[in-house]
Amino acid sequence: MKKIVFLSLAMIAGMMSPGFAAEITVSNPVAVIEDGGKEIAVFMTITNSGSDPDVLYSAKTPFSKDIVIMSGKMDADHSAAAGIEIPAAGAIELKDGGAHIGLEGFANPPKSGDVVEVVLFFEEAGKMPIKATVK
Ligand SMILES: [Cu+2]
Repeated sequence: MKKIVFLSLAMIAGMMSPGFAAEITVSNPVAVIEDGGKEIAVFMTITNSGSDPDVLYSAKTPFSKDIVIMSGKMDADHSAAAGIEIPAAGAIELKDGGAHIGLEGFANPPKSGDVVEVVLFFEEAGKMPIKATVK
């Protein structure tokens, strides 16, 4: 019995050891109301301190009906991106005029001070929950 417990712990330790070569951190998340309240754009800096690139490929939120990773600035033809690559030992800034996470379809009109919870999904680093306060 003791041996089985030991093996289980070893397996857990193995899963938690640095198997991921991408190490993602998200900083300065902020949410901005756009398009007269029809969209919230979430901006942030995503840093990869690992030795392999990673890809932000999806996002989920309970705050709105739809959430999309958008590749370009807010204009008529800004469109959904398949994903955003975060280079190894590099960083990507989602910022005004560039890529952002777009939320649409709100139960109530968003307002300043609302806290938007988003879960980001990375190919290597897995899922990462963040919170952004609406400016
Ligand atoms: Cu957008």
